[in-house]
Amino acid sequence: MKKAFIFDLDGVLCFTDKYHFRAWKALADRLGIPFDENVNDRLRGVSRMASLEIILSLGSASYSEEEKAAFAEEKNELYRTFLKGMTPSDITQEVRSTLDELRRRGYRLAIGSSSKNTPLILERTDMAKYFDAVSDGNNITHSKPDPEVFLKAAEFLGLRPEECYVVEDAEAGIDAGCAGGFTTVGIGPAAHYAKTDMPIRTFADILQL
Ligand code: B16
Ligand code: MG
Repeated sequence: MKKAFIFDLDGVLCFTDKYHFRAWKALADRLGIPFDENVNDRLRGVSRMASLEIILSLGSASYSEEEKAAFAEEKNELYRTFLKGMTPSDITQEVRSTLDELRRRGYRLAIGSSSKNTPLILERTDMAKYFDAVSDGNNITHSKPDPEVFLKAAEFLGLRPEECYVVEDAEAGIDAGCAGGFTTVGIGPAAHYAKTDMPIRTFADILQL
């Protein structure tokens, strides 16, 4: 019997991938590195520094650790200016009513996101009120596909992984959920991934699990 849902943020509850794309593209253009939507798709659920390494691997130059840290900071500053323009209307009514209904049914809800910007996104979209616990890029040392972010979320809830669903859009996130012993629910690209336990088509399908 499941007691909780742990939700990935970007690609599940909200869609900030367009902002990641614009911010990474600005950096890639400046460095003369080719960057398009296909590369952006490879960055889903992947940490900021791992994303930067993927992008730099498409160019020919090599950079020092200090330069890489400065590039990541440059991208993040631009990304955060986009996030500051988010409002509660960036969260669909379907997501809000589904979260309300899960709470009404007595489930505990948590966030399990790789993003260090999770607090800003939750604040701008007025979503913090739905969640009993938040595990994000600020409290982990290993990013997805490592299960740490979800194991921490379960720990914050005081539950075992077998008692929690993990809802994800990225293959790296499904791998993380499987590695941690969670039952995985896949939406978007993850709905077509072989390792996903329960594919769903639309967010409200969670209510039929
Ligand atoms: P930040 P999620 C992930 O969020 C994004 O999918 C991924 O594209 C991003 O690189 C990562 O967060 C880190 O984000 O730079 O804000 O710390 O899907 O795990 O909610
Ligand atoms: Mg995601």
